[in-house]
Amino acid sequence: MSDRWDALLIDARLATLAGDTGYGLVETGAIGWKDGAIVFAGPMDALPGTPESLAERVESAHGALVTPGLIDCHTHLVFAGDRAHEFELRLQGASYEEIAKAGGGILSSVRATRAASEDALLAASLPRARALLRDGVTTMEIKSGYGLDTDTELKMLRVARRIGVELGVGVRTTFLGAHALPPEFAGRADDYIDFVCNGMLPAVAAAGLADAVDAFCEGIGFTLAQTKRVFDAARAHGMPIKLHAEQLSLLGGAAMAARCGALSADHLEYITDGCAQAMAASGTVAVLLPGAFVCLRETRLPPIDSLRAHGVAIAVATDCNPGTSPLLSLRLAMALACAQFRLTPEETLRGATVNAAKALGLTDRGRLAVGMRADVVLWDARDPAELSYWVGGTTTKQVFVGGNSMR
Ligand code: DI6
Ligand code: FE
Repeated sequence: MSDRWDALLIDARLATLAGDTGYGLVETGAIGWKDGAIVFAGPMDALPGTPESLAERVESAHGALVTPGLIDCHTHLVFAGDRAHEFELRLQGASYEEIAKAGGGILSSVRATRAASEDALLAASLPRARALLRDGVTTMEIKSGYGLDTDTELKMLRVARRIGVELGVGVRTTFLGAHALPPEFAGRADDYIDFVCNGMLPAVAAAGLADAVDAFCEGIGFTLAQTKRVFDAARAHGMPIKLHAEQLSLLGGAAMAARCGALSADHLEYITDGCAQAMAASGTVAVLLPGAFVCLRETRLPPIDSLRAHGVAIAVATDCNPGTSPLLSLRLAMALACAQFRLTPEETLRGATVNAAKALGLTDRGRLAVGMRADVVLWDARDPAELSYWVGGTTTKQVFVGGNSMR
């Protein structure tokens, strides 16, 4: 067995994201890995030998940009069917809330997802995961929440895990039982929350199928008190929590999530300065979802200046879902975050790497540094700002996950 590195990429323009600010740019850099982990990331002239003496495989990036693999920290990409018809209805003037109240919305995806076999659900979902991967995503979070019964929630979570195995990408699963009220509990939201906490959550925890627990705290979702019960149950099982909060109204979800030590609070269009302060105090990441903002034609912007002023870590994700954000590119989410929310390209790249890792409770990825997983993307670009600048198109040249090339 050779003790040489498995691979070494030279003449690369590294955006390491290694420090607390800036891209952590290394001009004329090199990055090497062995057994799936980064063993060198720095200037070429600091390499401890000639490239050929150091690694089994040496490739030149010819001056192109190399970044950590992107991390999509909020998706609902496992579902059956689609909601293109509702999209047309919304364009004719129906609101998302009206469609939801009429039994469409999330519940129409629930019907299709319950009816699909596990293999059919996998086949429907894999192309969406592949689209993310093609555009540089090496770790994706996937939520349940279109089952709302034990069997279908477990089926969704198994499918999410199978996607990770099938594609060789990182997948983190989140149990979102408290996503919507299923028809069999109509008018009995508190009973459903009992079932989430005492029926489904213990089954999900026992099966070891979820890495975190989320809820939809909203006028058309669950109340603050119901959300708190889900959090208490999650914490009793030792599971980290996240929250859909303040997308359409101010209920106090983000601040409550922060007080409960949540990894992230997501959406946040309606949070106040006090909420941002609470999130800063607890290290809760603000996950911004410009896809949903654009597709719902929202006008109220999340308070970016307040998040910045309090030093809240900001992440950006696709929210890939069949209703409010049928978005299949994290880079497009980054471009939208700049165009709509006025984030800087540096903030969006941090938001899709280090801060996204933080939103998932992951410390082994999101930066190019020794000891990190060798999740590495070689781009058809030179300037890191290009990742948020080009709108659409696929600009990856090579994607490595745990050191393995995805082509
Ligand atoms: N995430 C969600 O869970 C809901 N909105 C969002 O941003 C709705 C998902 C759906 O309509 O299917
Ligand atoms: Fe969502």
